[in-house]
Order: sequence, then structure tokens, then C-alpha cells
Amino acid sequence: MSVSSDQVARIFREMADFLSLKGENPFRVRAYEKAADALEHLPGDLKELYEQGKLKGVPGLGKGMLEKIGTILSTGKLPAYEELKREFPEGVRELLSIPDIGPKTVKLVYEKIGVKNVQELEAAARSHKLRNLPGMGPKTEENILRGIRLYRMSRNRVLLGKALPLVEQILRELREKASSWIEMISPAGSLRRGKETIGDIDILVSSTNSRPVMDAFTHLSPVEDVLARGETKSSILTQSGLQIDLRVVPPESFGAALQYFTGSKAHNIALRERAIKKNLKINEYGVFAENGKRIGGRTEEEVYACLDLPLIPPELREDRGEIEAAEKGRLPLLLKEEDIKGDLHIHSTASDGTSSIEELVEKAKERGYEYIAITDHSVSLRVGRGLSGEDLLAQIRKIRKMNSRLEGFRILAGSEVDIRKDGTLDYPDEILKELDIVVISLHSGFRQDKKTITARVIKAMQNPFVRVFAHPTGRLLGEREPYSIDLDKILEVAREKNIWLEINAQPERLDLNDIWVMEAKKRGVRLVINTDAHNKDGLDLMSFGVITARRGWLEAKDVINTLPLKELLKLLKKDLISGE
Ligand code: DGT
Ligand code: CA
Ligand code: CA
Ligand code: ZN
Repeated sequence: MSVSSDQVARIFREMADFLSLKGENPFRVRAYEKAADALEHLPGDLKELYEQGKLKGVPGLGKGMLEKIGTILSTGKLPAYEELKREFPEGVRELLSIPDIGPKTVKLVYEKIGVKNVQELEAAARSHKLRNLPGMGPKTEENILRGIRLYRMSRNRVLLGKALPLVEQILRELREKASSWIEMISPAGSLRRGKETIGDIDILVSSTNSRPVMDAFTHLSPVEDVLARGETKSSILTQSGLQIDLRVVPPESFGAALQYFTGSKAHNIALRERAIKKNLKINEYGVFAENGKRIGGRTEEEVYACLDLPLIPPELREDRGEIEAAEKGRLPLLLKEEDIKGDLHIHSTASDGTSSIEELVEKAKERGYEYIAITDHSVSLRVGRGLSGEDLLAQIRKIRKMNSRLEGFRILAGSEVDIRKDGTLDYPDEILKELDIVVISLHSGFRQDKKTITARVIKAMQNPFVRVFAHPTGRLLGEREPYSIDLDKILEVAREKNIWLEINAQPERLDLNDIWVMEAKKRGVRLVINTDAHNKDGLDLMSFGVITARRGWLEAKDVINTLPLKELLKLLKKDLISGE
């Protein structure tokens, strides 16, 4: 077993934190931190350096520290560290990472009111349990809550589904407040590329006078704090803890800056290499010839054209082969939201939804759809208020009746059938065969090992009535890891059995993700984009599924629910005229 210097550094950092929590002499605390710093910058293998005596004399590694390193190298452990670790619960050390909270405060809240993690600290501050502790007051509670927000911001990425509405609001407000100074405005960065989570938000404006734009920006209604303010760049922190960077550039550079700040970094690097081969220089100001003459930069099209490329859609700019495809004229004709003709995974009030089928139909028609499938939960899903077989049959009859009164629109009677722990389905075939569409998914047994869970799904996929496998990995962004399903095998079976894999459009799911969507397409598996809506407004989440599909290079023809009703019914082997 070999211990790396980074591992030892981590132990020393934790030691420093624990000792500071105990109120130890600050010099002792600092000694561990210095040693950790030194270890993180060591060249070469720790054990070798130690055995060859080369650690002696390294600043920060005194005699005492060398002894501790020796102990860790020979036993894999440091007794003093193990002891300290037992003294404090897991989450307490994390509290030290919150800005403006020192070890004294952490020790106080832990010992006096039992606060053991960030969540508990937040709750204590909100319910005013901190203000009566010695040395604290209402102001301290405010500061701590702000610190927690800052901490979460620095650590957490936010969902595209959270960031996008905020950006829309900000663009609206900026346009209102500084309209005469804004020539063009666009989001950039990961948000423009449609990444599922966003680190910070980047916005770009072209203007000949940046001051009034920066004024408007730093006074936007969601501003909590102005982190930086300058001529060309300012940054704010919103009340929800997101950082937003605004850059203002002159109109002749707008395209170059938009290209540059949209990224991704990897795409930009690949593009720059291409420029160099053509004896050009490309940066956020423009594209330049060898003699320094500027040859483009007002629009993105111009930037790409200078490199003999067509405009590459932002969602593809991840250095996954898009430049080569562009060069060969083989960029996909990406799917658009208008291509979507229906939604095949929706819950109604019959199970855990909050809109009636009538309301859902109305909303779907507003969106210009030709069909929806109502797929309430199946019998054993108690939390989802699953339907008994009898209830489901009654619902099917109700839907058939509704269809007979609808023109140019079709409600498909479906179900989201739970795959039980043993791979059997939650309704018998006699019921499944009555449905227009069967969607299957997992809601339990997430901890099964890879072999078990994969075999379980494959078993379910053998049922001839199954059409769609929904949210195939079960991940919830920032909350739950995917279960350990072998997607490779699932794709194989999906192609063989002609089962469509879902891109679930819920912003915290986006499941399959872009990478697997791309892979599914390569393997000839067809995809369907569904919102899994639990109320009528949930149908509007479709856009997030479409963005994910675009990031996976999908065209309309790769996606089942771009098919007109007639074509879809053919695939489902159903008649256009609804049978009673
Ligand atoms: P994020 O914010 O973590 O979700 O991801 P991005 O892609 O928005 O990254 P961000 O905000 O750090 O920077 C925005 C864009 O600016 C990035 O996508 C590409 C460009 N950029 C930033 N730093 C560099 C760099 O060092 N080199 C190059 N070539 N481009 C960069
Ligand atoms: Ca960003
Ligand atoms: Ca940024
Ligand atoms: Zn569902």
C-alpha cells in the first residue's frame, strides 16, 4: 500500500481544522497547514523521498512532522488524527469552510446547541436560535446566513432549470433599464451551451458606453452583493447565491467575445489551434491576420467563417468532434422545440399529478401538440398513488370516450409501470395489452448491484407490450447518483427489442444525459423526450429535454415524438380512429 503526499496533506489539513476547533495554540494549527502546503508541492513519490532522506530541510516539514509522515507511511494511520476524528461529527468540520465563520463560532454552536452540519446551522439561524448565544446577535445570524449562501455558491453548481429563468429576467430588466446603451445582449458560457448545471452565469453586451450598462447591472433587483465593478467586466452575487459576470465589449468585437466566452474552453483551444495552422490569431477581440490586421469579429458567423467553418451551434461546442464535422459539412441539423408533436409521459390527478386529463389536453393543444400519453403510476407505487388494475381499466375507457369527442388530437392511454425488484412488471399482460403505450421505470431497489439491476431491467424489456424505458439511470442532479445500471447492455437490448429510451426533461433529471444520448444515437437506438409532468405547466419543461437532445447531436428524425400522430400510431400499431 502506498500513501501519496496529497493524502498525507489532507490528513494534516483535517488535523489543523480539528485542533483549531479544540481551541489549540494557533501556531500548532499553522504548523499542520504549512506541512500540508509543503506536501502538496512535493515533486515525486512520497515514500521514496522520505526513505532517501530528501524531506529533511524542506520548509514546513520539521522533525515532528517528519515523524508523523513516517508513522503514516509505515502504518497507514496517524493515531492522533484518528482520535480527533472521533471527537467531532462528520459535518462539523465543513462548517469551517463557510466564509466569516471561525473555529470559535463552530465550537460554540456545536457545544451549546448541538449544530452538527451546514443544514442545521442554517435552520438555527433562521429560527433565531443563535442570537442568544454569547457574543452573538441578530446581525450575526444574518451574516451566517449570507456566509452559507456564499459557501453553497462556491461549492455548488445550479441547475440549468434554475439559472435560465433568472437570466431571462435579468436580460429583460437590463433591456428596460439601459435600452439606449445596449446594442446587443446575449448569455454566454455554459448556460448558452445548455449544460445541465451552471457554475456561474456569463452575459455579454455590446455597447459604445459601458458605464450606464454597468450601473443598471449592479442595481438589478436580484442583486445581493456587487463583487466587482469595472469598465469592461462586473460581477454580482444574486440573492439565490449565483454569481453573474457581465462583460461589455464594443460592437466590432461582439461576435469574437461571444464566441470566446461561450466556450467551452476545450472547444476554444481546438479552434485556436486551427487558427494557428491558418496563420491566424483568434481571441476575444477578433480574428487577426499575421500582420495584425483584423479580419473578423463582429458576429460569430464571421469568426467561424474566417476559419472556413460554418457556425457551430453552442450546444455542440464541447470538443466532441464538432469542428471536424463542421469542416466536412456534416454538422447535424439539430432538433428544435417546434419539431416536438407530443409528450408521452405525463401524470394526472388519477395518480400523483395535480391537473386533470382535460386540463392537460388543453395545455397540450396550446403548445401545438397532436397527442399526449397519460401515464399514471402503477399499482404498487404507494408514494405515487398508483392505480389498481381496475382503476386503470376505467381510466382507459374514460380516455377512449374523450378521444371520440376530440378532433385532430389524440390522448394515448398509457401507464408508467413500475419494474418490481425481481424484474416483473406491476400489471399482468391482460391489462398491459389494453394500453396504447407502456412506459417502464424503476422506483425501488436502487442499491442493487450492477448485475442485478441490469438483469432486472433487461427482463422487463422482454415484455412485448413495453415501448419506453423512462429516466433510465434514476439520477437526481445534486441529490442522487445514478443507480449502477449497465447502460451499454441496455442500449443493446433497446435496439434489439425496439424500445425507446427516454430523455426525461425534468431539470433535475435530464436522464439520459447528453453523452448517453449521443451514444444511443450512434447505436441506432431511438429516443423520446418526455416531461414526466405532474401538472399542466410541467409540459413547458420540454425545452430542457430538447436542449439535452441537441447536446447529444440529435436531429428531429432521431426522436420519436417529432412524428405526426398518424406515424406514431403506426409504430404503436393503433388505428387513427379511436376504438371504443
Ligand atoms: P461554468 O461557469 O463552470 O458552468 O462553465 P463556463 O463554460 O461558463 O466557464 P466560465 O464561466 O469559467 O468561462 C466562460 C467561458 O470563457 C468558457 O466557457 C470559455 C472562456 N474561457 C474562460 N477561461 C478561459 C481560458 O483560460 N481559456 C480559454 N480558451 N477560454 C476560457
Ligand atoms: Ca459560466
Ligand atoms: Ca464566468
Ligand atoms: Zn413519471
